[in-house]
Amino acid sequence: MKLEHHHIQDANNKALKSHKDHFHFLSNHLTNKGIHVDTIIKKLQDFQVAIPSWALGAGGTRFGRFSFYGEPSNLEQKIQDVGLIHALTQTAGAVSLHIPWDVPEDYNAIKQLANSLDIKFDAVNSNTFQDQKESKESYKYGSLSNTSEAVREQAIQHNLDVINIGNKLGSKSLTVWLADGSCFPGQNNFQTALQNTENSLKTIYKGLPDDWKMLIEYKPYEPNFYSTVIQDWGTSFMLANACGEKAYSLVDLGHHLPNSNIEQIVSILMLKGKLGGFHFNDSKYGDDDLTVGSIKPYALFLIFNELVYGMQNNPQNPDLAWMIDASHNVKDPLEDIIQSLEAIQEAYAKALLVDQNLLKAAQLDNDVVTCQEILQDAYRTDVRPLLEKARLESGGALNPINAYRTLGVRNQLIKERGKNTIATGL
Ligand code: LRH
Ligand code: MN
Repeated sequence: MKLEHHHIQDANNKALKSHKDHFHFLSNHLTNKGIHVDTIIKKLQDFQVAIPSWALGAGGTRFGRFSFYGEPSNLEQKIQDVGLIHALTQTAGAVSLHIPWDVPEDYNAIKQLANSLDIKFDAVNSNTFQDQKESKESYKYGSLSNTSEAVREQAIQHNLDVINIGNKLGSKSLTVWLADGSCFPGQNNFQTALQNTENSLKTIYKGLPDDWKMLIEYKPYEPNFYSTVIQDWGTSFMLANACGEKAYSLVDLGHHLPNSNIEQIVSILMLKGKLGGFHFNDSKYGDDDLTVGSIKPYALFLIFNELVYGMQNNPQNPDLAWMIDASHNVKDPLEDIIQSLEAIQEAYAKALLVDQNLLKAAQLDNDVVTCQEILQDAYRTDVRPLLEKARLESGGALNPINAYRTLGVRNQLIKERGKNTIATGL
C-alpha cells in the first residue's frame, strides 16, 4: 500500500481552517517574544527519526502476543509500512534494521524501494542475544563476554557480517546491545566478563569502515536479572573511550533504573563528545518500550532541553542518531509509532522555545525560580500548530492519526496481507 499526496491533502482539508487560526495566533505570540518561528519549523522538518524494523508488528511478552492483522511478513512490506508512517508524519525518513531478523534478499530492490519512499538506512543492529538454528556456538552464557573464545569469535564475526550488510545498504553505524550478564551471585567473574567484552568490541571496532560509528547501548537488567556487563552509561562511556573516536554511547530511555536523571546523563555524554544517539520510548517500571511521551512527557522535554543546549554548545559531539525502540502489545503498531513521533517532535519544539542564554544567566545568578519559569513557560506552550505547519509544508498530514484512520490504512493492509501474517522482531 502506498499513500499518494492527494490522499493526504483530502484528509487535511477539514482541519485546515482550525490549523491556520491556531498557527496564526501562536506564531504572532512567539514572534512578539523574539522567537524565529520559521527557524523552528525548518528544524522540525530536518529532524528525521529512524523507525525500528522490529517494531512494525504486534509485540508480545512471555505472557502472550495479540496480533493486529495485516502485519508485514517480509522486509519489503516493513519498508512500505515505514513509507506509510513517513508519508503521514514527514519525520520518519529512516529505518533501523535488526540482523538476522531483517536480512535483505535483493539489496538493489530494497534500496530502490526505500529510495522511492524517501527512506534512508540508519544504524544496523547486531543480535547476539538469541541463538540461530545454524549457529555452532550458543549465547546462553553470553556473547562478546563469554568465557569461551569460540563463542566470542562467533559473536565478533556476526557483528562484522552486520557491518557488511549495512555497508551494502548505505548505513553508517552499528548498534551493539549485549544481553550478556548473570542471573545469580557468583555466576560471573565481573572483571573477566568486562575485559572479554572490551577486547571483543575492539576487534569489531577494527572492522568498522572509516566513516562509520559504533553505538554501544547499555541496559541495567533483562534478560539477565543479577548483573549485566554493559549495565549503565558509565560502562558504555568507558568502553567507547577504550575503542576509539568512532565509538559512542547509545541512550535507550527505557534502560535506566527508576528515577535516574537521564537528562544529566545526556548532558555529560554530550560534553564529553560521546553521545551517539537514542532509542526513544517511555516506561513506568522497567524496559516497558511504551509510546514515547506517554508516561513521562516532562522528563522527555528536559532531555531535549539538554540536547538543544548541547547542539548549541558542544561542537565536539557529532550529529545524533534519532531512533525509536518500542514494542506494541495493545496498540496498532503504526498508530503507536505515529504517536511516538508526535511526542518527540513536541518535546523538541518546546525545547527550541527555551532561551538558553536567558536560562544560563539565571543559573549564573542562582535565580532558581526564574530558571524554572523559563523552562515551564516553554513546556506549557502548546506547540502543536508548529508541528502541523512543518508537516503541512512537507506534504504530510495535519493530524496523522486521523488521516491514518480516515484513509482506512489498517483495513487496506489486512485486505492486501490477510490476517495471519506475523512480523519478525520482538
Ligand atoms: C534491548 C533493546 C535493544 C534491541 C532490542 C530489540 O532491550 O533495547 O536496542 O536490540 O531492544
Ligand atoms: Mn534499544
